[in-house]
Amino acid sequence: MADFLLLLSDDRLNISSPEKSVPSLGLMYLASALEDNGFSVAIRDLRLELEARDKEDVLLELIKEFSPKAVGVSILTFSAAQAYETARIIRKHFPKILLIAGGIHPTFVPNGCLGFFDIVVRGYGEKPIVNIGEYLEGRKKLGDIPGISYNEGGKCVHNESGEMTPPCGIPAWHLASVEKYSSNNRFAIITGRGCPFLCNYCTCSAISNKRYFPREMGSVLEEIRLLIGEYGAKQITFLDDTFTLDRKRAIEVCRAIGENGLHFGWSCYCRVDTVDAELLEAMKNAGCKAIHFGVESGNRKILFETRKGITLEQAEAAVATSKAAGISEIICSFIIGHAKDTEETIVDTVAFACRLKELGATVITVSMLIPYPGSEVWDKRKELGIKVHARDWNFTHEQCAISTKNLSRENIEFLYYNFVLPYLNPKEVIATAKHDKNAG
Ligand code: B12
Ligand code: SF4
Repeated sequence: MADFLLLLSDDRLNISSPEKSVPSLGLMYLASALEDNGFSVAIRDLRLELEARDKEDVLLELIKEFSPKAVGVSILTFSAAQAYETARIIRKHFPKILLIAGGIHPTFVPNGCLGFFDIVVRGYGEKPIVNIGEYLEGRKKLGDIPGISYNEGGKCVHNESGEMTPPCGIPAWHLASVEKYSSNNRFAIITGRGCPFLCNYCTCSAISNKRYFPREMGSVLEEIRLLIGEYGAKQITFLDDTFTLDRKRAIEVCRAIGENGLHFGWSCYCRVDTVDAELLEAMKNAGCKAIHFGVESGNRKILFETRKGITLEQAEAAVATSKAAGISEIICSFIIGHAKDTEETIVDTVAFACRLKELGATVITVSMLIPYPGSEVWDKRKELGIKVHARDWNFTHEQCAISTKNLSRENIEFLYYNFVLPYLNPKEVIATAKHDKNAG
């Protein structure tokens, strides 16, 4: 039995397959808040549960096992169509169960989700989910819960946004079925949530309302100790949007790892304008093995248009300095299909990626732009001349979902598969081809 069953949605190709992935920190944080307030919770990752099994059978079994009062589903844009299907199946068999949607997609597409769910939680969910538990016990009214949207009399009601500050506690790792993922020995942790930047393709700052919330150092260290001691973690990804956003704090984290004798390899995401030789050396000494930089375009004008606020020179310096510091994996990511990209600017991107490889980048990743709800390119898509072709969010990152003023959908996809990937990453082309075949 559980008051709440929290599900991580499956997606069309299960591209976030568990062997490459980690348990959902979002759901573990929600579970921790619920448990602290006396509610019982179970977490299931539908990507794991559905492997070669009928979705309806799996959902019926889960509901029978836990008899939850409420089912919450965590949804990204890529998994929205599958999450709607989950809600439809549960509703058909168990109309009395309260269906709750949360995560990045529902936050920015609440009305769409309310076609399938009773309640949408917008933004960080720890406080609203506890309030929803109180509502289920008759202690609270939906109208009094900040940060939610819900159906009432055939209309979508959007309550005011709630206080955004996330709690500082430790996510409920004991509910995550860690053993199911542990073959890859990969764990993830957040030392600070949110991002104040305004990159036009990204939704991270929109969900945190452009704020950054560092976690207490003691809590970060306690979680690392738990992951190493209890689960044998050898590799941890710091999922902070920009680990090095606050330089002083990043150095403190590195120092604390060393002083507390915590031995593990870790990776993190950084902006190229937030690293320098001293910081990178501290990171390397504390066990940093891999660093991801978003570079986004190799063309100055296009890079400027993304509002990322970085320069090509900063990208070169960040890669060269990371190499000099001895970081073993330096991953640089780019996007093609920006609103003003042309064939020529995409050639610039490929040429610049090659330059970064010469300077020490070990992996280059390139994706085709997707205007995610909550991002500026989504809000301003008409003004920017971007057309979104995918319907009902039923698409994968392997297909181009847009056309721009300069490039058709076919153009972008052709350039991606026949020029960009073969030039930069031949292995990835082979992997993608295999994936397509498997998907039938
Ligand atoms: C870890 C991560 C992953 C992991 C796991 C994702 C997961 N589902 O947990 C992996 C590696 C699998 C992954 C894959 C992808 N990811 Co990713 N990922 C992240 C990352 C870096 C951190 C997520 C996280 O743990 N956040 C911290 C937790 C605490 O926050 P949270 O998950 O949002 O949860 C809170 C609230 O949203 C809410 N909430 C969440 N779920 C629910 C459910 C309920 C019921 C309720 C009430 C509340 C609630 O409450 C939580 C606690 O406050 C984010 C960036 C970010 N800042 O969020 C990108 C991000 C989520 N990913 C993104 C993308 C694009 C992808 C990929 C498409 C990349 C790719 N090209 O393959 C795939 C698609 C995966 C899929 N199935 O859809 C985008 C999503 C945009 C969108 N609108 O969907 C993000 C936002 C990055 C970005 N630049 O914009 N990703
Ligand atoms: S791309 Fe990085 S720096 Fe830009 S808004 Fe997103 S998380 Fe912040």
